[in-house]
Amino acid sequence: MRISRGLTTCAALAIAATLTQTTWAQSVYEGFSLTFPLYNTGSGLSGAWQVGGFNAFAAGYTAGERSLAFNGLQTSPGRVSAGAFNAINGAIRTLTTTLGANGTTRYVSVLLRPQGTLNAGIFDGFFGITVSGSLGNELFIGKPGAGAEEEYVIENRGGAGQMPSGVPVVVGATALLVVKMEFQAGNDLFTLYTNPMPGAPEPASGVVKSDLDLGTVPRIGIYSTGAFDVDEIRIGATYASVTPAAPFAGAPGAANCHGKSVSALAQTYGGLPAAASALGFSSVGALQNAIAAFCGN
Ligand SMILES: [Ca+2]
Ligand SMILES: [Ca+2]
Repeated sequence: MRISRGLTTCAALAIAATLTQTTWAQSVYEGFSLTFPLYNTGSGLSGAWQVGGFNAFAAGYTAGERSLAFNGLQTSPGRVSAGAFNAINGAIRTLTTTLGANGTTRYVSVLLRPQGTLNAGIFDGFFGITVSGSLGNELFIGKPGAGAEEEYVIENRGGAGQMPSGVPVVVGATALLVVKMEFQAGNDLFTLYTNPMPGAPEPASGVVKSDLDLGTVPRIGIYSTGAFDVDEIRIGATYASVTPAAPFAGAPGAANCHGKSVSALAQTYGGLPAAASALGFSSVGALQNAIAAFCGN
């Protein structure tokens, strides 16, 4: 199925929505549960996804049933997929609450999974998400179309001011990208953390970009020419709110926590290897480590 242009009901919703600047902790979540045909899933978002983005006149995105997964990140079913395109594709979504007030900090996180052939598609097959500001400026988070084009980066949409992560883009491997956005008068401060562990504290350092002023931020976008999947977009006031680990079945601290968690996973997924795969762990051992960290014993 495709994200289509200009659904009348959604246009009405967008007009009805009142966008106000508030200081309460914003929470945006889009896990892409399938709700054909409106695409108005998630929370903290207004209206539906629709075609849009700089020089993007198509949104050839399809919905998939299985969620992307990354090291036990909390997820919900569904994802969005794209092939390699010969023109820029994009979809945009309005935030219920505009971001960007000076002195505020917000975090955004997203899962990306490269597909097909890396760099295939016009402009070397870029893909990612955009955070769109009121000054005509946008932050791009993802795999770029130039420069360090086989690493995850943050950059101005279009490629200026690129800050590479040093983390390679690997076809078939899901990546978790988290960006701290510190909004201030003039240029804002963006810090990229690549593949942090869900549920863990904020890393001590990341890749910093400080040459972009978004102004206020009324919307986000999906933006691509390369083949990929995108899922689990979150925006929140704290790092923890955008990197939640899904809880296991056991009670943390209880003597039977580990055993209870393991048996529940085995039952749900038909064995621990299948559970590790479904939850996005690289191995059963990595899953066992996460259970141990959760249980605390
Ligand atoms: Ca999902
Ligand atoms: Ca600013």
